[in-house]
Amino acid sequence: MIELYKLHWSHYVEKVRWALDFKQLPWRGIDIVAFTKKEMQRFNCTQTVPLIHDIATGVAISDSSPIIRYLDETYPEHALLPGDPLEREEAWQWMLRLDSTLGLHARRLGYTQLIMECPDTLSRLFMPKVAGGLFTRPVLRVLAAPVLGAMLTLRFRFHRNREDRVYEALESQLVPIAVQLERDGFLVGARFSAADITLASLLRPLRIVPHFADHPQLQSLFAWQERLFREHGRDGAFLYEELIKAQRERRGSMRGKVSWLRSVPTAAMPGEPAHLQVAHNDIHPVSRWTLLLGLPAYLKLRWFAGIGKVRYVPAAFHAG
Ligand SMILES: N[C@@H](CCC(=O)N[C@@H](CS)C(=O)NCC(=O)O)C(=O)O
Repeated sequence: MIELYKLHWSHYVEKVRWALDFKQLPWRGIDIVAFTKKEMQRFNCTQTVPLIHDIATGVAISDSSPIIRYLDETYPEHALLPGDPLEREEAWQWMLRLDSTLGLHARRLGYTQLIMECPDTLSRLFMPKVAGGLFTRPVLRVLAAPVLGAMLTLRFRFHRNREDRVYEALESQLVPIAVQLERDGFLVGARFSAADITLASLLRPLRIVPHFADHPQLQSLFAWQERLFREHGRDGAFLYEELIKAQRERRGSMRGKVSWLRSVPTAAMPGEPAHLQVAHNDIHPVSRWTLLLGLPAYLKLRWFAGIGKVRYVPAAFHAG
């Protein structure tokens, strides 16, 4: 039995959940409290989720790609990494690169979208059980939103999305990937691998970001993802996807026009690192005092992010 410490909506967690299911390993999920993570403090490894504890071997390990490599090496049946050494290294590099770029950028833009459109979703994600679910009630979840939103904004730097050119970096990364998948069907070689699980899972938050979900050059990529979700029995929509969709249907609009991208052609982005040993992360410490700075950043993001309203039209991949 494998214990999976998780935040159920995390795209890195979904990547590992998918790998466990694919390998048909027995596992049980343990939801952690994101603010304290006390459930996993007893393990001597980096305190991020996903984290697995393999009861059979006693091994505890965090970081989604090393977790998948551990699972494949310990339980070789239903392999997720290619057997050929060159393809194996290629898949491994894809995984580390996507963890360090797409995963981080998609997280920033997914939360940004929730803050702009339905910030009271945050307490339903982060505090479903705190004080018996008190903060998920209608008035309190509106009051909790700025506090959670300010904390997340500083922790993941949503207020710097524009300066850090997050939209541009993602666009220049994803368009060639979409072309490659149209041609080859898989990221590495001629069969499904952990690299495909990584891409399809880490792409998930972008399904609520209209700039990407409606991007003409990315439709084949989301169709590819949707097809994999269906073939592998993954959840069609996470809670935050359902909540933002309901809100958009009620309002008839969504925040979809990234004003600064309108007329300026996307300049070449700096090249990606050639060879990675480990995945990079971008979690920044937040104290009670920096929270005070987070509130103006949150309010600016919520109301003046430079991302205008457009009419709501469901993304095409939902129909396929
Ligand atoms: N590179 C890591 C990234 C994991 C990560 O950043 N997880 C986030 C949740 S999406 C986390 O643990 N956040 C805890 C925190 O912010 O304290 C992986 O692939 O597992």
